[in-house]
Amino acid sequence: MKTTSPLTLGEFIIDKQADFQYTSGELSRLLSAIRLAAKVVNQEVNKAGLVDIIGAMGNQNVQGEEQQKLDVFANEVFIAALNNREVVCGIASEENEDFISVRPGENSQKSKYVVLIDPLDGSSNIDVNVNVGTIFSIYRRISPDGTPVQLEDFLQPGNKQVAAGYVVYGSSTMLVYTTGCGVNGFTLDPALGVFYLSHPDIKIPFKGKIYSINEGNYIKFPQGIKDYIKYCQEEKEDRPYTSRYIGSLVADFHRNMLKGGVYLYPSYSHAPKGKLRLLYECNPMAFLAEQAGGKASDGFTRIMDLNPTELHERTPFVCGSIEMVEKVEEFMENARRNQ
Ligand code: AHM
Ligand code: MG
Repeated sequence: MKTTSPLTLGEFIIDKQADFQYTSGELSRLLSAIRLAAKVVNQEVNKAGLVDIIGAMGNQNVQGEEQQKLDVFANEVFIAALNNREVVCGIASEENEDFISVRPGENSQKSKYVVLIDPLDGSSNIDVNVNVGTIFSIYRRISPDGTPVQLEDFLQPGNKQVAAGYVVYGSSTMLVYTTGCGVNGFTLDPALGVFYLSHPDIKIPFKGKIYSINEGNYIKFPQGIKDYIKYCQEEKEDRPYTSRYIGSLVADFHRNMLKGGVYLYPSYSHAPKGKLRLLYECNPMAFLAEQAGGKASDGFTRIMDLNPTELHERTPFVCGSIEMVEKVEEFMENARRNQ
């Protein structure tokens, strides 16, 4: 029988504060704001299936307005949580064309952090009751404290991230994050509204048997990716591998991290940089993957070494178990040589 009660996310953040290089408590407050927003979004995501029923009962909002789209709602919740608590000096979101500059209140400390966020990734999956997620990435600003944030504060390579994480809203809701000292996962107890440490020090298996890619795009993929898919399907040694693709990055990544596997969103003929966004989708996942002992690449180069030039830029993305990511890179390199 267990005698100790599990650690909550709030306790864990405070415990870990001392390990962190800059111990002003600011990063802890920032992570707490994200934790709070995640709970609010979780509440709403889990009601999504009831929207029509509640609407039919006449319970829509007083102005009779149409139900707000959940990705817009999630965006507003995260921005409000970060803004109102004055824990960041700037926010960039998938939902907003430009970054937001947060002005500190008169008596509050000037924050040195910027957050980049995809508030509700995979939101097209909500209507069919499939997992969605929030992804976030945190940097220290590089422009001087106390001045308005600049684009350059957001356009930093992933290797400069101080923290990153995701929330997966699903059969159970989890928050998984890293501050560069490993990866820890917390599961929400919906009755109490508390995240408990459920997955301490997560490690991605060195090698896995799952590959995750939208194979519907097969004929448009680069030759190296086509060759890798054929390799996965070959009957040899421990292959064929299993194909699993939810179409929700957070959920596909989460499963592969726990079980071992590789997630691929490559370039294709009419999208030379693929689909996923470098700054708030790929970099945070790459940081988590590396911290869990895995790897993330664009097929040739480490994701976290790419130098961004635009807020919403895209990159091909291969991420997961080291052995599998390196195999993809090998196929990409061979195809390039044989071109
Ligand atoms: P979104 O930010 O518009 O939700 O798109 C990102 C999502 C990822 O979660 C997912 O892995 C990918 O798009 C799926 O794309 P596709 O349907 O092309 O396979
Ligand atoms: Mg997205």
